[in-house]
Amino acid sequence: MSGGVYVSVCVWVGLDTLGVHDCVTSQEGDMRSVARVLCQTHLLTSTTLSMHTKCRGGAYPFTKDKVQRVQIPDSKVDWDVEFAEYLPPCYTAPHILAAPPYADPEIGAAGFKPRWNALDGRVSRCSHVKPYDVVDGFPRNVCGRTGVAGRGALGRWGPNHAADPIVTRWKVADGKAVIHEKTRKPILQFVCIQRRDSGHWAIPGGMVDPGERVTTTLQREFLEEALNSLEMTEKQKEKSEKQLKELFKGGVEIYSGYVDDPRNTDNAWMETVAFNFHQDDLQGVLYSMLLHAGDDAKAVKWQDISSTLNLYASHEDMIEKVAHRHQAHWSRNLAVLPTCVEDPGGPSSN
Ligand code: RP5
Repeated sequence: MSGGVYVSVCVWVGLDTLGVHDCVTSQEGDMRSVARVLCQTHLLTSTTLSMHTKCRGGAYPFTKDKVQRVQIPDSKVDWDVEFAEYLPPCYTAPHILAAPPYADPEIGAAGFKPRWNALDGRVSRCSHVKPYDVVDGFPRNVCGRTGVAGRGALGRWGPNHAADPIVTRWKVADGKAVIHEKTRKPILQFVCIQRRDSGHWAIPGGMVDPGERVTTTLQREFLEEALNSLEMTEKQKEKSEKQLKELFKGGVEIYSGYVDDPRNTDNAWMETVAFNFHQDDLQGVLYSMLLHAGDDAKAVKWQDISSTLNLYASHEDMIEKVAHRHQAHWSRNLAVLPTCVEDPGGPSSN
């Protein structure tokens, strides 16, 4: 694994069943209680935290204000460790203070009474990781200190929920799977976008809208960022949705939990649910579909998967899990193995 590890082992899978993700969306009273129970179950089985690194040190990213984060040694990231002189600057970006529809009001604003660690109307303020502390009215980052307070460039106080579709196929040449010369394993490719805000390459994920099912977010974000559906006619969009329908029915949850996102602060942080949508069949849509960057993506490509990737936030960790799931090539740090005969049936997924 590169960087921090936020392990998730899911006890329930099934895109259309109620799960912790539906804690984001379900509004019916009875659904809420089921979601809460599942949320608890999930917490028991899902997450091991290690230290965040990409949201520490330097200037707060992607804004003009250049607010400097307080430096925090690894030993003082944990809130339970005494750090008496810790006095982080409080920063919320002007575009968030301008109150776009997706952003919360300031803490203490008239009428803003968030229900922490719970489903708050249509907004989930429930963490995938663990119940978070609320100190003097402010939720505390579940992974510890970041060197800056406030919301930075994030809209919500506490967890900001995203969904990440990891769409994969095999690398193929002349109708055959390409095998890595050192590991002798087939090479997997995923749809990778270049983010407009930072220029980093990333999984084409996005925020879960209030009341939205994660399954919907996953497909919507893929269509918007990797196929530019926002600039399609209704007819073109319908066609793409139809082509991808089967693929998006068969997703497997890879990860749910904290994201080591450079935008995280002491009081606002990213969490995600990542699903893998994979196709083996060379006649399938993923082997012919044209990619076209749109929305928050300025470029899109099929990226070969290997341990040398340098992706946004903790996306490498999620991609590594996908590589292992398919027994695909990952690490380059191996001696050359003796040549072996390629299985004529090509690689298969689990
Ligand atoms: C990351 O930010 C998530 O993993 C997801 O990929 C992304 C969502 O934020 P936006 O792309 O909508 O800014 O933390």
